[in-house]
Amino acid sequence: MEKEIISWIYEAAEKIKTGLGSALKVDEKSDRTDLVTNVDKEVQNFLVEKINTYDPDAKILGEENGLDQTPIDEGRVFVIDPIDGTMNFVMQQENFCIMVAVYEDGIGQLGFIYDVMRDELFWGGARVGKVFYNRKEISVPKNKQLKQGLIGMNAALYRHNFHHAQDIGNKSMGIRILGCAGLEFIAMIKGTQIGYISMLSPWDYAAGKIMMDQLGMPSYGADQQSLTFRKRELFIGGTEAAVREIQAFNQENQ
Ligand code: 2AM
Ligand code: CA
Repeated sequence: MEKEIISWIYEAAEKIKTGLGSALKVDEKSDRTDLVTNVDKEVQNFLVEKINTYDPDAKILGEENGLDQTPIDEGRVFVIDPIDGTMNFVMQQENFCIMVAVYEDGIGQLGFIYDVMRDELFWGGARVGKVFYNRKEISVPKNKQLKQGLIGMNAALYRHNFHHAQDIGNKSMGIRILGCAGLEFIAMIKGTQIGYISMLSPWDYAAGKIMMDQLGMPSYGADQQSLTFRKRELFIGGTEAAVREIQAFNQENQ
């Protein structure tokens, strides 16, 4: 299965790069900063077609084209985000990812995050028992505390100190805002960031969570409960030590 998915992702990346070379059709969704392009939609349709041919019984949960309500826990579900970081795609022509995840009855099996312009694929999970950076196996990142590392955040959470995001950031070496959930997950998996706090939809965290699980890095949603895969929700994840500190801080300062 992983071989097929990797080949779809590389093919999708070629479509995205071709799309960058021609005029993008950019539309606003909920507001002027919530964008979708013709390439997001085309690449999602391409991935859907590949999945349907490979496994006609599988269900698909995806950001675009009305696939955003599929339950995670009924049989095999592919979770796809054709372009994660659409704003970066439009404004920077880099710093965006393709993300694919496979869940079976709600249990994460395989996650894939592809940084298209850097040609860096991070993938793995329970089905293969490992996480890879291209062909190289990744080792478990050091279990650093907040004060020992950089932490990724969503700008709105930080600005308003929601869920004590600013206070937590102040305990770290510094915050980073990358504008692409996939890149934040890559940074945690590589060990260059110790955590990530954001408001994410299921396709934003599905692939990254599977790889974090495999590396023993915890993640959870609102009220210190499991992520629901149903809506946009609080996401907190990182090294075991950093996540425990964040949980303790939030409990003490409710
Ligand atoms: P996207 O480009 O696929 O929408 C920072 O903006 C990160 O949050 C990106 O990964 C982006 O993914 C995601 N994001 C932005 N707006 C969002 C929204 N309204 N709901 C969920 N995720 C969002
Ligand atoms: Ca997207």
